Amino acid sequence: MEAMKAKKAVKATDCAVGEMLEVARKQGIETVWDRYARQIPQCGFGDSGLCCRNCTQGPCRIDPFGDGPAAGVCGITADSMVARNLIRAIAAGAASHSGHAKHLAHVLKKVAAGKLTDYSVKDENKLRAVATRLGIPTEGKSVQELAAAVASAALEEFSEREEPLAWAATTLTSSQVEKLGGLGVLPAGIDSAISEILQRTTLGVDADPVNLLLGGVKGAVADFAGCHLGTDLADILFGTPTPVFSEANMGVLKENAVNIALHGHNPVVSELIVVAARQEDILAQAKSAGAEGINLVGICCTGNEVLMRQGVAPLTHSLSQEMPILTGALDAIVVDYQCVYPSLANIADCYGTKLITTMDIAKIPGAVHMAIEEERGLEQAKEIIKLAVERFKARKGAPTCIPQVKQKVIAGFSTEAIIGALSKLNAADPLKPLIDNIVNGNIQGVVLFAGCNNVKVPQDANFIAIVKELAKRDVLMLATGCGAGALARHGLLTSEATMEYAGPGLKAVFTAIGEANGLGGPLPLVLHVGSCVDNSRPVDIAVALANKLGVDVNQLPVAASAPEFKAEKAVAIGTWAVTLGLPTHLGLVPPVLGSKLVTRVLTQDIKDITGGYFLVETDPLLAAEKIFDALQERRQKLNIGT
Ligand code: MSK
Repeated sequence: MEAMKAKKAVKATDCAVGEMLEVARKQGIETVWDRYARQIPQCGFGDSGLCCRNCTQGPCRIDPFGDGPAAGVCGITADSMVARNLIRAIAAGAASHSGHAKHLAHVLKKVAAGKLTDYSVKDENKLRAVATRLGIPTEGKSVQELAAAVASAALEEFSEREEPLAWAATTLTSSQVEKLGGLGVLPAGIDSAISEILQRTTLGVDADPVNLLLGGVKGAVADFAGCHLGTDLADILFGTPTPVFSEANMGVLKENAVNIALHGHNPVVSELIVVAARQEDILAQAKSAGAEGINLVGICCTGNEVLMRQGVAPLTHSLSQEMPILTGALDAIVVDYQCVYPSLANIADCYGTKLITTMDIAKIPGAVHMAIEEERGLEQAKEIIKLAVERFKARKGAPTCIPQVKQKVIAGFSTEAIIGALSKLNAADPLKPLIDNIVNGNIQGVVLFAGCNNVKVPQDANFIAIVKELAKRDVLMLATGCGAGALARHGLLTSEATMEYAGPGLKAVFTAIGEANGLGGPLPLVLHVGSCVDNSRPVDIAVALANKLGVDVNQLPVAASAPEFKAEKAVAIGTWAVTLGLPTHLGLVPPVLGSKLVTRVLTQDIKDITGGYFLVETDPLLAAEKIFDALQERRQKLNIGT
């Protein structure tokens, strides 16, 4: 009990966040943790999935203990209510990821038509590889022609096609595609799968909980396709990431520079701000204002995108996004969409930081809104930087309070970069060294860390504890999103962390790869593979491994973990991870306990269908144990040693 109380008292394990919380306390600034405290106790019906607001006869609540109502006004049961609520979250997550991808597809289409001067195809090889995978003939085709064909194939994914989604059918193993088709969960369109969930969860449509969950699986497959599309198109437009060195945490702010944070998810705006910030005329403006330069930094997944491709330092992530404003040194926060707290506006107002929204679907009262038109994107990026320079002028000479906390980071491990690194050990067969080391036990398995920070968990604590525990046990780890950010801010994306925490097998393998690639040390303890949509990258590797070994993904010693998830997008990702056959750990209890049936399907029954399942464990050390056991179970079934 004492340990539990102590755990509850800790808000964040990141000492930079701790310093800023003290500033917030002294200055009376309300933060996400204060607002959470005011919500306690939170609604138990909502927490267990037993609250329905899908029609105006409600809100209806079902008593999970059997002492009150056993059904909603329309007669909906607890099982169906929980299932409906869950799959609506999947639909929302899929809409977010795929909306991001659709935006990129429109940009690529305009690039192909020669309508944009500020964007271009940066990675022709990726464009040709994606076209080939989609079955688009590439021979003799110009970049413009191929870009047009890929953009049009991408946009076709959103409505209802004659055939299953190309970004699922061409990226998964043939047996996965067959299985999903057999279950009737291979969608014909991303938007149609999302709208189908909305339809079937309205009053009086689907009342069968298992059927509803299958609808959710279909939505999750649509989400996977949307994520993969987002990754492919971002690589084509902005370049496929390669390993890059940077730094992370609030110590990257510079008192005498114009500090601009890039926040949200989509690199469409932030990439142009990077271009603008490096141009002589803009640098001259900053210098004439008395600044030593322009310092771009990242928050959340836009931060991950510009870290991976441009080396922009990640400042902080998700839960602690309000904190950097309290340093007094942040001149502007430029946001696109998703995971941006509306509370930023009030805090930015207190400190004079410019909060600039750039998307018409994502405005925040109190922010400066500058809707970005790609046709004049660079010009607008420069206008945004000018606003930040003005704010710098106003604060110049005023005291700042920048925590002197930062860590080295190695990021940029796209699928292509990982295969490239392995090819230095075996050019003819790059997957062989990985397979050999999994078989000989140097690597016990592979775990992908994804998802957010959640105010209900001391920030980063679960990520750190699980990673350190699995590292000791020779598990190869990858990370995306705010999870990757958590590990970056704690120094776990470094060669030094490998030397300190990796078990002997993992250390030997990472040292050999690091040396062969001239990294100056082993690979970092955890490989940063990108933003939320980039969870598709590890699937590509798993699919390639499965195809090479002639097994399916659900037989590989591969698992996923979202130890501090919060967003609906994470629910969608977790569901497709299970659908694609991965044991998937959740570090918080999802709102499904109101239905024994739904809970059982998600944690047990689905294993017989897809091979994947949810593993819920809130204690990080026990979670590490259970994830490791799941890897061992698969090793034993494949008859490889431990
Ligand atoms: S930003 S979805 S809080 S990972 Fe991708 Fe972080 Fe989760 Fe947003």
